[in-house]
Amino acid sequence: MVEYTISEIIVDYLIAEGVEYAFGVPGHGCTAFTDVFCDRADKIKPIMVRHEQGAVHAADGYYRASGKPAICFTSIGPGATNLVTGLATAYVDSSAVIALCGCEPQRDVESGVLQAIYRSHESDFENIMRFTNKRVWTIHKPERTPDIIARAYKEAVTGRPGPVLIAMPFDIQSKAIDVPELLKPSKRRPLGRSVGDPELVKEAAKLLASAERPAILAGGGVILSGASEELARVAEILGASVMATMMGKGAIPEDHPLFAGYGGWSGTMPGNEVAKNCDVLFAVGARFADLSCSGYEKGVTYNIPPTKLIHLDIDQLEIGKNYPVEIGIVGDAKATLGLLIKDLEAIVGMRKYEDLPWVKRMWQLKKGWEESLEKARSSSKSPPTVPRLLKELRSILDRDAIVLGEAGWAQIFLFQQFPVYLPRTHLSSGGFSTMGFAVPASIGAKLAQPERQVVACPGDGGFLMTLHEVATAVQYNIATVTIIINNLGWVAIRDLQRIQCAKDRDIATMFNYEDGKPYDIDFEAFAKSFKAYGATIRKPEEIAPTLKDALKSGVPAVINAYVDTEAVPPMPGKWELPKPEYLIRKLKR
Ligand SMILES: Cc1ncc(C[n+]2csc(CCOP(=O)(O)OP(=O)(O)O)c2C)c(N)n1
Ligand SMILES: [Mg+2]
Repeated sequence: MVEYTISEIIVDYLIAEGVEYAFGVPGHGCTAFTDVFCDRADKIKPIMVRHEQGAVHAADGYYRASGKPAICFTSIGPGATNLVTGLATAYVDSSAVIALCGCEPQRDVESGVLQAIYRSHESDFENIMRFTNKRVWTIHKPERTPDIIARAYKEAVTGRPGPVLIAMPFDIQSKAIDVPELLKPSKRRPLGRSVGDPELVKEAAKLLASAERPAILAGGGVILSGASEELARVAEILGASVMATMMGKGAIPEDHPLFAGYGGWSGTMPGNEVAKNCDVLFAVGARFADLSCSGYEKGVTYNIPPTKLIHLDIDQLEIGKNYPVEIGIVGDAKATLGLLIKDLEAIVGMRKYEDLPWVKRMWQLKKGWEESLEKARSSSKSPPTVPRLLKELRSILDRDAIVLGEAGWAQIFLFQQFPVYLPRTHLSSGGFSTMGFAVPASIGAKLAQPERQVVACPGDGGFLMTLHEVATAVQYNIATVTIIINNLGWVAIRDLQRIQCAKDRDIATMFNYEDGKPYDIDFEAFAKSFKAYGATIRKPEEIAPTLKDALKSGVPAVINAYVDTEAVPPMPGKWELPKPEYLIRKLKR
């Protein structure tokens, strides 16, 4: 028997799982926990962020870039509640994060100690956090700790990944218990993959083989499962056009001949055309979110039925949720596609896809779409258009560079018009659409992939939500590049107000003084005051040299890139928000 404190048991278990980083903000509610890092400097590194939301996004970015979880830790109370938005972001996007926070001591439950919420329940904190995580635990009995940490890690990484949270009463954190030996992770959770029902897979192969216009939709599950090669192989056997969702971007190289584009409101024209006209659609690890389905309006993006849907997902919840399925298969994408490939090879062999009319038609559509983007991409306007900025960025970055997006027009432009070629190279707060994600997540991504270029592309509004994390990047010299796509306001929302209400009814969305003049922040000066590399782009010809210098600098860089305020990305699908009834009445009059 060896004596370990609760905190040691937790951290040592996570070290045994290969966890290398812990992002957080300490406080009086976790001193016994953070003390553990003092003796384990060679195994796990605590990274001080400047706000707990940044801690979750950093751990989330680390997981998205590597497939390995990291810790985020906080004190009790406001530090812990600051996790909510970050955890919700990770939950909706199925990203594994291990969150650990302090909470009120067991000896003083319900006494209203400093930073406790206690009036309507013994631990209201747990209730706050319950729905933003796969599971939440509070350690009430020290002896349960080895069991809880093993369960928590298993929950985070097994099946559909997601965040988990363990609240550690701060008197319990310091308690020691006798444990026979620290548990071996491999004895506490399943390894390997779950394969979909072979009979259903065979049926799916037959249906796909019979399709005249087969299409595949790659969701984030393909990337989580590491199933890119299998997905491309299925497409090549069949001559199927491949679409992706925002979370699935990178699942197939965008220069693959069978890649069609993206469906939905902010997708691409060829993506929507393929979605609408395919006779059999094979969705893999995708959840049919409203934006990617044009608000489910039939025939705008999808047309199910008559399109027959085969849906493969690791989570049965997603199957049949938004569209009826012809065949629904629960299973891991990589393992199940492996089985499907064998069946397809037996039935179809290998088609010469370049001769198929369906594929040729898709190539034509893509050509037209690319041509339609060219004007904005080659525009010499000052300040530059976002497509021009992204075109230059793409030509400068390596093929395996990681880019990060978050809510706003910049995210849409990045999704729609910035090609990526590898899984885990486009990280975006896709499902929860959280502003403030990109900068802290880029810190995690760079730690996960130190040899790669990592570029965050927040809007100016999003940047202002977590800009303090530039301090974290500078303090640890984590050389990310942040390009602020600066249009002096929350322009995506301004434009939605104009589209959904009326042209003259945008309100509280531009950063203007009371007299209407723009409130223009000098982000270059901000960056320099934070001791980062700072620069400004105002003209197209400044883009390439500035980006190259920033990447070469070898230190965290922040570029204030002014962009055309009026340019809206093309929207080939639909997303209608409800118009106020008094405006509808006015229009009728
Ligand atoms: C945390 C959070 N608050 C509010 C929103 C709603 N929202 C979506 S996009 C947006 C504006 C984004 O502004 P900016 O980052 O400057 O990007 P832009 O659209 O101007 O390119 C807002 C307020 C959100 N998605 N996330
Ligand atoms: Mg903006």
